[in-house]
Amino acid sequence: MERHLREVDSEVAAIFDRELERQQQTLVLIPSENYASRAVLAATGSVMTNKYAEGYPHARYYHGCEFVDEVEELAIARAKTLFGAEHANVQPVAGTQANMAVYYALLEHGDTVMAMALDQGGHLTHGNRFNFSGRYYNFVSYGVDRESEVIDYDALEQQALAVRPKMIVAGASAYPRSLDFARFRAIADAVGAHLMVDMAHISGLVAAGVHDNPVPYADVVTSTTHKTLRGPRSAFILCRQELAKAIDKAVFPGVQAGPLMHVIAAKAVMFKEAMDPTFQEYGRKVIANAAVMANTLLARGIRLVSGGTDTHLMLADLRQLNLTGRAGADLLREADIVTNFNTIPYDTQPPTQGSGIRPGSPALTTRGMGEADMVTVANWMADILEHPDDAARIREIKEAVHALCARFPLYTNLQANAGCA
Ligand code: DSN
Repeated sequence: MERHLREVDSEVAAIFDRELERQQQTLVLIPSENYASRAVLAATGSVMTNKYAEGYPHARYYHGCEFVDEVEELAIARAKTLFGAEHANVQPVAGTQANMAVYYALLEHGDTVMAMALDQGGHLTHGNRFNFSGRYYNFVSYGVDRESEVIDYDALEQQALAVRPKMIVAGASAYPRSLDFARFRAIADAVGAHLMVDMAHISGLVAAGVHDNPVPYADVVTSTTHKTLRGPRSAFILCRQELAKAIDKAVFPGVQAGPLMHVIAAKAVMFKEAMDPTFQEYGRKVIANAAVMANTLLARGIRLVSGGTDTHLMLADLRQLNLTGRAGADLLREADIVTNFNTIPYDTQPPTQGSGIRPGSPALTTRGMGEADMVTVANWMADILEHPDDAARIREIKEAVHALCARFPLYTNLQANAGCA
């Protein structure tokens, strides 16, 4: 494959090489990014890409589906076992489609839904006005307490009693604390609402047993597959058996047509990898590494939203350093430390600037870095953010970043598009 790509399209092959080099030479702190295994890359670049398979296993609208049926059944069975779910749909192509399918299955146009506000840690599909969710449903946002910066479940309950939503969405993209699914369930029950958990960020932690599993509490759980779960870029839905038909119908033919069978195959591989005891070890290290990174930043005087983290990510407030989140992320990028800017709760900056950055530990942990490395990296970050005009120090750190990256090589001897050779 590798040879064929180079022969047919040397331009694309060269871009792949530069991207692999970029991944190798940079420290990825974006908490929603990770490195898929060679096995996942191989499945994603496989012959399964050639097959149309609208429908579900043994009920397709195309012939010749016997082997894609096998792989989809394997992915479904593994997803159910891994998370203890009654039903799994592994066809959503991405998190947005997974959430869209759940809304399509369980809501009517205009129904009221409660979800976390985007600028407090939620996601676009949780009712943002520029997203389909905010346009087709009546989303009412909840946020975090202004002082503690964590979810105030009593206030959430009072709000739910006043709003009477048909669905409550739990889950976030930028919330550093663990979620109390039992409390969410109790609140949903008190108002007769469905509980949907979007566990996209934490599904790898759940699979590793280092975060509570939402499956016993939620009616429906959605997730992406490429964040802490470390699979291909995609998604899946878990639900109770009684909702299985409605969810399946909503995914196909509701919001999707032909499923991506090569990505479903890669999800099967990912679920298998996540069942391995080494994945639990990875999950424990992700949490430990994030805690060390957070404590080091705090020790350097950088304020963290809610005072720290229970998960794989943290939100650093850069206002005291007189930096916007974007300016901070730009500075770190000069030293090949790749992170993303983010709003913090009650931010006065627009989302295009943000007052914070959102560092996390999953990608560095997958590379094999440990707690001592987290101390080093966090101190480099603090050095840069505290002295934005010290170009010499930024250059020095960039060299040190490259040396650290060289100690933890990615895909050794693997060209960017290999894994399918
Ligand atoms: N865009 C993702 C993230 O970075 O958190 C959420 O979908």
